[in-house]
Amino acid sequence: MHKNTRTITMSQFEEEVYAGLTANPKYLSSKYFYDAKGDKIFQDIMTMPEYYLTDCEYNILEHHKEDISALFSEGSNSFNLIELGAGDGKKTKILLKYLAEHKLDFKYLPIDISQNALDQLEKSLQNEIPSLKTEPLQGTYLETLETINSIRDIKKVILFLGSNVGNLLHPQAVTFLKQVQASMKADDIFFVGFDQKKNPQTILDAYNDEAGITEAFNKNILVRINTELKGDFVTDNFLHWETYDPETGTAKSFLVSKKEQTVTIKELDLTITLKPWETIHTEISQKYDDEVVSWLAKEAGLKIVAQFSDENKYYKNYAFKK
Ligand code: AVJ
Repeated sequence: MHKNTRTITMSQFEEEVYAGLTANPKYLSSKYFYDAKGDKIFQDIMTMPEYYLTDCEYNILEHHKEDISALFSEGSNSFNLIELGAGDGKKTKILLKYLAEHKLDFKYLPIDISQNALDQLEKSLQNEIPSLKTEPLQGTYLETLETINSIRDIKKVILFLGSNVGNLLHPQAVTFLKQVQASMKADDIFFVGFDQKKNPQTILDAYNDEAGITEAFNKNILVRINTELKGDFVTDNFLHWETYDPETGTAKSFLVSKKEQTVTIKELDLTITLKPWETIHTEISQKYDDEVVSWLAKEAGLKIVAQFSDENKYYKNYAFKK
């Protein structure tokens, strides 16, 4: 409690780590996976054979880029292409190249929580698509909605790829979709990737790879607490554990304490004790089907105007209008 005497200087990261590690059950937010090291590990995840999501979406965009571009430029040849959670932009570049080659008049506004990811993206875009006009913005999705709201003059196409929406529980997803909806005008397009329900084993494998890359990604949040907040987590004392409920479509990641242990986080004036097999919940990766996406859209006041899928129906991109 004496923490409150220092609250004025607590960052959002500190606040959330403190709240999550003193809660029961314990949790940490997956949005904090993404520091420079986490970005690098996530890039490795995207190239793993088990992590089918990236390949599926890449193939969808490659295969349907003509139709997708036509959809984006429908009604008006000039627009702002805003990407929420742009990351390394590997998939988006397919569309960016196509749009640039076809001389469409657009500006690309990548938004990401990671300044490091944005810097790398900007550099690579300057090399690969020199004619592209780019304006990166650092922040969380919610923070940057303000910025999106201020772009009212010109048609907006908002990209939200990678099934990033899956990190949100349905009520949070509805809130988020509503906020984007509120920023849209009649012709604006919201283009979103939703990973689909499929064989539960395929999903478990994607989040629990043999090589332990996902484990390192999950544990990176502890490493980050150690370095940024002077913590003393011993990552070997935790198991990476993945569950998938095929009924709800929710995949969950946990860090499970292998034994009774005490962890001190100096910057938070905090010492916690974990019981043997106590959990820290770190991430959800929601899987969807058409019914759930239609329901989310309806709740948020959006309508589905197009959808694109890979041939296995592992993954879908939906285009929404308000
Ligand atoms: C970037 C949120 C879409 O949930 O699939 C990958 C992150 N976590 N492996 C996902 C992630 C573990 C990923 N998203």
